[in-house]
Formats: sequence, structure tokens, C-alpha cells
Amino acid sequence: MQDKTVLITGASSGIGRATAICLSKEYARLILCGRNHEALIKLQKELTGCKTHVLIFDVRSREAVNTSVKQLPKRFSNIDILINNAGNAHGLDFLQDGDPEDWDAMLDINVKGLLYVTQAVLPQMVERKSGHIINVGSTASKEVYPKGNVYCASKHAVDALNHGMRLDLNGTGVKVGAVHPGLVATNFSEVRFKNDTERAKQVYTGYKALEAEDIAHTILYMLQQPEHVNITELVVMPSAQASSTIIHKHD
Ligand code: 8X3
Repeated sequence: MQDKTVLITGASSGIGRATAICLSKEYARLILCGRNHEALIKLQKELTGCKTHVLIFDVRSREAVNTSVKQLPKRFSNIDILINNAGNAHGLDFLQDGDPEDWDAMLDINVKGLLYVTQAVLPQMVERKSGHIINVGSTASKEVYPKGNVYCASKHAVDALNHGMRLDLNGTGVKVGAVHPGLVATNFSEVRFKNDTERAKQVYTGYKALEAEDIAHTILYMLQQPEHVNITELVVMPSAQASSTIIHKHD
């Protein structure tokens, strides 16, 4: 077990939750961040192998992000690894039919939220000349698909920020990399389709989608590289997926 502290945003469900479970077996301290207090406490109870701290904040609030990170108890305050995982899709509509509230949510959470958390955590990494940031992007960071417009824009921004951080942090001792998942069977589509469970289920039927654990293992692999090795990005899709729109489904 490495004596390191990991902060994970969006840890209450999906890839964030699976990553917390996976990393709890490898690292000494985990900070579980999110909005859903109940889900995070439940997760905390499951993670018996390492020390955990639950931090409730909405990444959309810069003030809440900064205050929460500042108020971390001493033994959790030196963050070695930041997993920028919090992110959502809201709606799947032609741009001309889009709901500006959905746009705001995606840009505020996926882009600005990621920036706020990064800025709250980064100075101490730079000061200690050590740290590792993993940004969770998407295949939507690399491709734009019909009706994906603003979600894809937000994830393209994550891709750009992943590059930008690596450029700006070059020589500081802080590593930066991204994982870009394709179709992962989580509550992602339920959120996107606003609890239309049937429609959400369709996204992952007819083929074997990735599971959140697959991405958690990819993140662990990126973290476990030797000091001199930085995996700058990995795109991970189900074998049945060739692109955002080409998915081989059986009947
Ligand atoms: C999730 C994958 O295909 O819905 O980021 O954009 S997709």
C-alpha cells in the first residue's frame, strides 16, 4: 500500500465510485468528493482497507470547492493524486433544440468545475514538486457526434485542458494524463436522458459495454507507471465500439 492521498471527484457513482474502490486497495488515504452525502457515506463504509474522508461540495461552486479543500483535516491535506472525474451529459438534442440550462450544466460541471478543483489542489503539488492529475475525458473529447454538440464541446475542452496542464506543469514534477472512455454502463445515460430508464438502457444493450471497473483499472494502470513514465492519454472503448456512432450490436 502506497502512502499517498488521492482525491476523487464524482465519487458517489459510476467511474468515480469504481475508481475509489479500486484505489482503496493501493493507496493509504482517499478523499471521496461529490454532492450525494448518503451515497458517499455508504461508499465510505465499504472501503475498509484505507483511510477515507468524505467531502461534500458541488464542483460548480468555486467557493465551495476552495473552502472544502482548505478545510481538509491535516492528514488528508497533502494530496498526491487528483482524479478529475466529476462530469455529466445533460440532454441529447440538436443544437437548435437545445436547452441552455443543459448547456450551462455541462460547461459548468465538466469544464469550469474541473478547473476549480484543479486550482484548489494544484499549488501544494507544485510546492512539493510532486503530484499526478488524471482527467476523465470521453471519446466525446475526440469526436463530435450528432446531437452531442455541447457535451462534445465540454469534453473537447477537457482534452485541451489536459494538454494545457501538461504544458504548463512541465518541469514542476506534476504529471498530467487523461483517460477517454467510450460507452460505459453507468447511470450516465439516465442522467443524460433525465431518468428515462428505458431509453438509457437501450444505449448499453445488444453488445458488451465497458463497466466502470474497466476504467478504474485503466486509471490504476496509469498511476502505477514508474516516475519517469507519463501516460498522457488513453482512449478506451468496448470491443464492439469503433467510434461514437459505430457500435456493433447483435439482435
Ligand atoms: C460518454 C460516451 O458516447 O455518450 O462520454 O459520448 S458518449
